[in-house]
Amino acid sequence: EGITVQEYSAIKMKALQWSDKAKAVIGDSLPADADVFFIPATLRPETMYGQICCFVGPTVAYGIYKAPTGKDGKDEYFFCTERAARNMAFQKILPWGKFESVVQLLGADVVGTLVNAPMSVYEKVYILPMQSLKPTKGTGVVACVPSDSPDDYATLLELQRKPAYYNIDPKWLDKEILPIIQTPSSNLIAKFLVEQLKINSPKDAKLLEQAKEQAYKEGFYQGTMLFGEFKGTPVQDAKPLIRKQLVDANLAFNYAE
Ligand code: A2H
Repeated sequence: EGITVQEYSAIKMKALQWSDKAKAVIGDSLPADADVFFIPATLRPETMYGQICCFVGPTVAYGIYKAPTGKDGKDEYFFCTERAARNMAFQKILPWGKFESVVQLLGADVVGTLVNAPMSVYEKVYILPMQSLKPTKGTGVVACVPSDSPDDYATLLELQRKPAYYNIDPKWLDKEILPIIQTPSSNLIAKFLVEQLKINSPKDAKLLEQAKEQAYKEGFYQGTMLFGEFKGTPVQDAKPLIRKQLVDANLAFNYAE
C-alpha cells in the first residue's frame, strides 16, 4: 500500500427494506426509526449517476456503527467493515475513538436489501454479492457502476449468468446500463474493454487490472460527461463539482486511508 493516501468519497445509501436474513440478525438491536446507510467508498463520484446496484463481499464480516446524530436529530448508522469504522473513528466521521458495532453481520446476510442510490438514474437498488471484493480496502462496500468500472461490469455479467448459484433474484439486476461518460473508445468503456480483452470472469484479475487502468485513464483525462447537470463538461472539471454537490447535500462524506 505504501504511504500514498487515497481520498475516497463515501456515498450514503440509505437502507429502505432489509433482506429477511438481515432483519432476523438485526432483531431489536437498532431503534425502529434508525437510518442505516451502506457507505461505498469510491474514487469516481462523477459516475454515481450510473449506479445499478451495490456490492458487499458475501463472506466478509461487517458491523453497523452509530454515527453522529444527523441534522434532523435522527440517529444515523453506517454499515461497513470494522477496519473502516476504526479509520473513521479517527477522522472525525464516527465519534472519536469509538468503533464498537451495534450488530455484526456477514455480507451474505444483507444480499437482497433495497437501498437508495443517491444521484443515480435508479433511485432504489439492491445489495448484491461480489466475490472479488477486498475486505481490506475502503469501507468493504462498492457502488456498482457497470458503465465505467470493468470489475463491476464483469461481476454483473457473472451474477446474471448464474443467479441461482448466487442465491439472488434475477429481477434485482434487471436494469439497463446507461452511458455516463464518453471516452475516445466508447460511451460504455467497461463493457468495451471487457469485450476487447476477452475477460470471461471476475476472476480474470490480471486482465481486469489492465482494463481498470485504461478505463481510469481514458475516463479521467479524456472523458466528457454525457449525463446529468454537467453534461458536456470534461470529467476532470465535473468530478470535484459533483463530489461537492454530494457532500453539500449530505449524500456523501470524505474518507481517506
Ligand atoms: B470505484 P483503489 Cl466507475 N474491494 O468506484 C474491491 N474494490 C473496491 C473496494 C473493495 N473493498 N472498495 C472500493 N473499491 C473500488 C466506482 C468506480 C471505481 C468506477 C471505475 C473505477 C473504479 C464504481 N465502482 O475504481 O484500489 C471502487 O470502485 C478503479 C480505480 O483504492 C473504488 O472506486 O484505487 C476503487 O475500487 C478504489 O480502488
